[in-house]
Amino acid sequence: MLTIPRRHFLVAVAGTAGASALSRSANPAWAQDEGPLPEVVDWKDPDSTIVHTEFTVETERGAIGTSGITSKDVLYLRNNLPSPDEDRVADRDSWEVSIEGVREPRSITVGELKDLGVETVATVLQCSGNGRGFFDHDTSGSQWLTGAAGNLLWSGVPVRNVVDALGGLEDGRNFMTSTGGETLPEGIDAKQVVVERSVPVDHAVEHAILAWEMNGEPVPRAHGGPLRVIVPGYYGINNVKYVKRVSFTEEESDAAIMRTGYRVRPVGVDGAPDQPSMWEMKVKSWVTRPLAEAGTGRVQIHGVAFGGFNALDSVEVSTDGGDNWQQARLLGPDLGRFSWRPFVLSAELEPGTYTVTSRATDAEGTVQEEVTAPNHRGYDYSGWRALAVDVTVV
Ligand SMILES: Nc1nc2c(c(=O)[nH]1)N[C@H]1C(S)=C(S)[C@@H](COP(=O)(O)O)O[C@H]1N2
Ligand SMILES: [Mo]
Repeated sequence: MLTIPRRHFLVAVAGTAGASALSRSANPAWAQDEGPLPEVVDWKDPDSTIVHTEFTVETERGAIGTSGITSKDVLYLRNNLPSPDEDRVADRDSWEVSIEGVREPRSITVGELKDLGVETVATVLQCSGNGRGFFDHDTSGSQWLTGAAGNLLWSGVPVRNVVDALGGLEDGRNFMTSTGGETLPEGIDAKQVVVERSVPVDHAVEHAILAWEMNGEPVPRAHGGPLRVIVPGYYGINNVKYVKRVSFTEEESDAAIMRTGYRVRPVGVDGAPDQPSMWEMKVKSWVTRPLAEAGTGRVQIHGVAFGGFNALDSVEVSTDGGDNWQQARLLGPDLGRFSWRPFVLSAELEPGTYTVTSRATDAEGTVQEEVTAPNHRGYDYSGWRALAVDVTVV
């Protein structure tokens, strides 16, 4: 692992600023590039991204803009296996996906899918481990801060249209199980490495799409082109890239990434199928600007907020570490239940140091939590206290 474990950083700062600086600095020690951008995303903006490893690239906290949609140039990358080669996207319409668990199962090309209908959905794409770096316990995996998340516009065919065109679901199908199209390394049991995820069938039939377009362009190879499953409201891992099979199944997949991976459990406990899977996302927000310094007077505090599985209701901002909160203004068009919303609060600030953070509420009235309890793999971080930043007004 190339990233610096949190504990080491704690030791490094002990006696100077201490642990509070650790939780509030927008740019801790592990938020540095570990190398050049990987080849598959060498077109991204190096100044707006943090390269953790060859497989993991994070968006800089301050690189999220105020227009609500994340540019592909700054969008994070998370690969479990190398992306397919460039020739995979040479003839996108000829890519085939096998549809199973329907009454008339068959392989269908992207070109044919385009004639079954189209919808566009704005969704937050967020890695389960986004915010892992804010946990206090040692966790393996990339120490993501806020930047393993983006908000994208996806166009493709609703899963429901595909099911209807192929005669409807077979009886007793509880899950939609999608398989990634990477070439698997040889000599290893495929079940140990394949990216194959199951999601509840009702949610999939109601909301999922098979997408060929992202933000008005063919889905980039790194982000799942020619065809990607989009499960709005669900964590990134369920959004299977370069999908080669969509199977409606009675049981969840027995691939390791489903059976034992992406399971929320107490620290020190192994993953098991009876633990919660990383499916529905939680209500969350964070400040994106300012992150360190601001001028005296009117300061525009920016950030992004989303409800996750539910729609967003509102977001508040605090400049005193959570003692007092003010309602922020949501910016731009409402792009629907699964989209994030940029927000802004105009604050009058005298010289001094301010602990700035935000707290979102979803449409069900659930308020973003103050602290996220530790879990073994460091998933699901949303606590507003550690997401705060110390801003010095000069
Ligand atoms: N086929 C395939 N799909 C995948 C992955 C992968 O490695 N292979 N990674 C998953 C994970 S863990 C996340 S967080 C998102 C990342 O999407 P992105 O790289 O487009 O940002 O894709 C998911 N889908
Ligand atoms: Mo992820």
